[in-house]
Amino acid sequence: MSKIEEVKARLEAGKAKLVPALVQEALDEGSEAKDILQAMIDSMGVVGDQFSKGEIFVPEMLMAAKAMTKGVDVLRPLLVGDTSSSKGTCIIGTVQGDLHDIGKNLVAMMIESAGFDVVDLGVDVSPAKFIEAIKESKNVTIVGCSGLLTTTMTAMKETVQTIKASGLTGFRVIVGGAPVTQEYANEIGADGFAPDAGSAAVKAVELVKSL
Ligand code: B1M
Repeated sequence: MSKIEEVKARLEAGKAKLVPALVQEALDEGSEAKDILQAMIDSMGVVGDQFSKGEIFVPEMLMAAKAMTKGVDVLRPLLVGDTSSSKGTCIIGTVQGDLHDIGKNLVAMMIESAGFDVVDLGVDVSPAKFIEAIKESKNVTIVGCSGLLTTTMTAMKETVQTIKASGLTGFRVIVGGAPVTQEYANEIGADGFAPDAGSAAVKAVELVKSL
């Protein structure tokens, strides 16, 4: 079994204490950080499928999530580049009612590495909390809303519409997350959509140019 395959197997088994060392070993053997990250993202898909089939339950999903977070911590310095030139502040959070944060954290990391200062509001973020953060932060140019549940897509809609109706200006709003599509982003009035963390950073840079 290759080191990356070992990372995947241990992540899927929720071995949070073993995954960081295996990620480091994979790097030491010459694997690219982006390939290890993609392997871990694929593993979370496997975990999701096992959950859908009733083969595992919420505690196992949570352990896998912890293992992924620990693994990403090892990769973080390699994935985040030079962050010295600021393109403004990005406020990001997972919308109200939703506790999924791995994808949001990856998006935050890639947006930071694209040159933004990031204010991460965490998970279960109400529309009011987004507004408060936009008002309190300096030079906000991007607001990012993440959502993983079909049941919280309405919260995403409410968040975007509350931000748009607030009269606050000078920034663009990006949405994303597994159930979100470009069509949905258009429907709820978001300025941009991105399917993954890398393209979220590209989209953020593109949208800031249009300000
Ligand atoms: Co949950 N969960 N979960 N879960 N969970 C999913 C999302 C699910 C698809 C699993 C399944 O049934 N197959 C399903 C949702 C079904 C649906 O609504 N369509 C589900 C469910 C049902 C639930 C609960 C309701 C289960 C229950 O309690 N019965 C519950 C809800 C809790 C809540 O939020 N209120 C729940 C709980 C949890 C845990 C807490 C145990 C844990 C999350 C821990 C954590 O995040 N810290 C968890 C996990 C781990 C998952 C799966 C297995 C993995 C999610 C993940 O991290 N993926 C997930 C199955 C799956 O995704 N296949 C599942 C890896 C991550 C890198 O991808 O988050 O998609 P993702 O992010 C991507 C893109 O989406 C995009 O870029 C990221 C990187 O490329 N992206 C953006 C994300 N945000 C973006 C923002 C952007 C742009 C792009 O711009 C701002």
